[in-house]
Amino acid sequence: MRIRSAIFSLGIAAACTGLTATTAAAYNDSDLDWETWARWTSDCRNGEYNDPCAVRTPGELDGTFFKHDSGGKGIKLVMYKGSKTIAQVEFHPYDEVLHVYDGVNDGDTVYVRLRWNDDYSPGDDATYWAPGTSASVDHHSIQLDGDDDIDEGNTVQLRVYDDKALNDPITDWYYLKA
Ligand SMILES: [Ca+2]
Ligand SMILES: [Ca+2]
Ligand SMILES: [Ca+2]
Ligand SMILES: [Ca+2]
Repeated sequence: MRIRSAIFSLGIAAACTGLTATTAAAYNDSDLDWETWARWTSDCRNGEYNDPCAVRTPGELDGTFFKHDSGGKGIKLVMYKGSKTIAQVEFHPYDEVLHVYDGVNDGDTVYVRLRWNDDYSPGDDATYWAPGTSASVDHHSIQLDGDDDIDEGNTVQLRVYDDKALNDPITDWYYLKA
């Protein structure tokens, strides 16, 4: 459920030759709304009374509890189409975990692109999404620290797209901290 730029370019080549008979479904941007909750995880109290990092909202697909992590900045993003919650995205600085949810069986989904830097090397870039199964809510959690070497304190840029080819962004970039 992730692509790197090398694989991604193969995807473009396939599309240009017309091999992709099934055109990816697309949302109309004007139909979509979203809310975000960003939290500095230095402030998180791990579930103690009045923990500012326990984020609940009526339209959510899952409750969100950010754990304490010094210097981290996490985000919860819930995306709506009318009364339906079509997607939810969470970046958790503690252990560097990304969660992507698809909340509607509508033949469509969203793609979450992350960019980050390892020390002073060029920025890394990967895209993640939830599988589109018949389940009412699909969930993909990704251990970024293990898989992708996002180091403690690195800036992580997150943006949500409508398409796997990353031509149709829905949101702006969000700037987070691992
Ligand atoms: Ca961290
Ligand atoms: Ca969907
Ligand atoms: Ca589904
Ligand atoms: Ca889409």
